[in-house]
Order: sequence, then C-alpha cells, then structure tokens
Amino acid sequence: MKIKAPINIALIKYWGKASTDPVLPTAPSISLSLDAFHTVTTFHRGGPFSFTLNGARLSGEDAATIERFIERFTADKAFHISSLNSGPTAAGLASSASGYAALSWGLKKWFQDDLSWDALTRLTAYGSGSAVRSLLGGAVKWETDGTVTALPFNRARYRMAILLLDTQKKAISSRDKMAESMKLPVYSRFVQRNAVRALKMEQAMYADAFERIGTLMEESTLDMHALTALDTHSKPYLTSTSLALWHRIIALRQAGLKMYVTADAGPNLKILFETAALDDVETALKSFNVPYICSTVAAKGAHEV
Ligand code: 2P0
Repeated sequence: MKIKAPINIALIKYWGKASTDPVLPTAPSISLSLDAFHTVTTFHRGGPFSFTLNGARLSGEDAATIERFIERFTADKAFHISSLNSGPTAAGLASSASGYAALSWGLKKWFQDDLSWDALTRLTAYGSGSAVRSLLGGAVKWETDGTVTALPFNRARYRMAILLLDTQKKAISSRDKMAESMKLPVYSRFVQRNAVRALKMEQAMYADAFERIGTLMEESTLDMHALTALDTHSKPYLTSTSLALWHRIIALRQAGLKMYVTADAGPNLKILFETAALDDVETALKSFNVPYICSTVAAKGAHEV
C-alpha cells in the first residue's frame, strides 16, 4: 500500500502547544496544502520492523520516535515502511507535516480503518502538529480543541511560490524553538493576536479577499518570527537574505505586483500570488537569482495511490 500526502504552508501560524498529551495548539492555525512537495510512504508486509526515510534506515532516537508513534495505532509490527520526501527534509519546508500525514493515514488504513476523523487527527498530532493539516487538501484549519476542518477556498485563483534559499537541515527544531518562544513574556499577547487573525482569515477566505488574506498571513508570519528573534537561546530563522528578498517583494507590491510573503522554521520564503499574475511574478522571481518552485494548491490531502 502506498500513501501520498502534500506539504502544507500555514497562512496563520501554529507556534506553541497548549498541551503535549494530547497535542493541542495554543491558537488556531490555517494552511494551504500544496502540490510542490509531497511524501510517498509505502507499507510492506512482513517483519522485522524497519523504517526507511529517503533510502536510509532510521536508527537510534529517530527510529524510537517513529516506533512510539506507530504504537499509538498498532501493537503488530510485522511490516516495514519506506518513506520518500520529494523535497528537502527538515529544512522548514513541511516535510514532517507531509511525512506524518502519510504515515498516520496509512496506519489507519492498515490497522484501524474504522478510526474516526477526530481520533485520527488527534493521533497524527503526536507526530507533528502541522501534519494534521496535510490530511486534507485546499485550505485547512486546526483549532485549539484539536478539530481539523477544510475551509472554503478558491484554489484555482492562487499559487504559492517557494524560494529555496537554504535547504540544509535546520539548526534547531521548531518543537524546541516554539518551547523557547512560549517562555517569553510577550508570548500570551501573540496567542491573542493570532486567534483574532485566524477568525479574520476565515472570513477573508469566505469573501475570497486576496489582499486581506495576504496581509493577515504576513502579520501572523512576522509575529511568529519576532518571537524567534527575541529568544536568545538560538538564532532566528530568517536570515539577512530572507529579509533582503522580503524587502524587494514589498517594493514590487508597492509598484503594483501583488505578492505576499510567509516563512516557516527556516529562511526559505513562500509567496502567495494570483494565478492571473503568474507570468509577471515569474519574471520578478527570476530576477532574484535563487531557485524557486511555483505551486498550485493541492486538491487532495493524504490519500492512497
Ligand atoms: C506551522 N510550523 O503552522 C508552523 C509555522 C513552522 C512555522 O508547525 O512540534 O513540525 O512537531 O508539532 O508541526 C512546524 O512545526 O511542530 C510548524 P511539532 P511542527 O506550520
């Protein structure tokens, strides 16, 4: 059995856990599932159990983490799994989201096909919080009570470009960095602002109001990255290159080319724009002289292929 799941990029960021058991976020987040990169995970019958990621067998703590996750679904380990990410792994490009979404969907299919949607999403969140959003296509909301739902979204109208500034593994995991952010005195205000933004984003998506969607996305992004810059234990995720390109995008927007920027647990920028502006956006992106990929919004979340 083979399961494919898309990456997702948050427009309203998930940045902090209200609870780790079960995994619940401090504020709602909203994402778009993207066709740009995905994970394909294959389940093979017969033991001994092993997990291969991008061709290399996991060992040590990485293997133990995956085994603990699998044990939430089944005690039977007479199978092995191979998982392939089509994009870079652990570089802030949502590989853990597509990876855990494909894994949990496959585990449900093989061992617990009658598992409810709510039970599946709750189990998936133990792997990676953002993975719950890769279970669905289009725009997806993950709420503070753990609920995961699709939002109405005009998929065809939008594209997202991913600028690949640095595809090395990130120096600090988002899990550790968000824990540091939560210690900051300003963190509770971030949560309040992000919860309000999530409500406004939902309304903007209903209204298909591009500028509101883009502005709310940038606000949530900058708020999250301010927290990563305020924590003194490790470097912020955005680099001088990220910020320089961000400035160029703002200048282009002021000149009339509507592009809005986001970034996750790494320096790579993602740009939301209208499909109708694809040619003009590509001309602009080429002038940046960095590799990029323009993505459509995925119709489907995790599914069997
Ligand atoms: C997001 N990120 O909403 C945010 C924005 C990165 C920046 O969710 O600790 O792998 O495993 O639940 O989901 C990345 O963190 O974290 C993430 P855990 P996850 O997409």
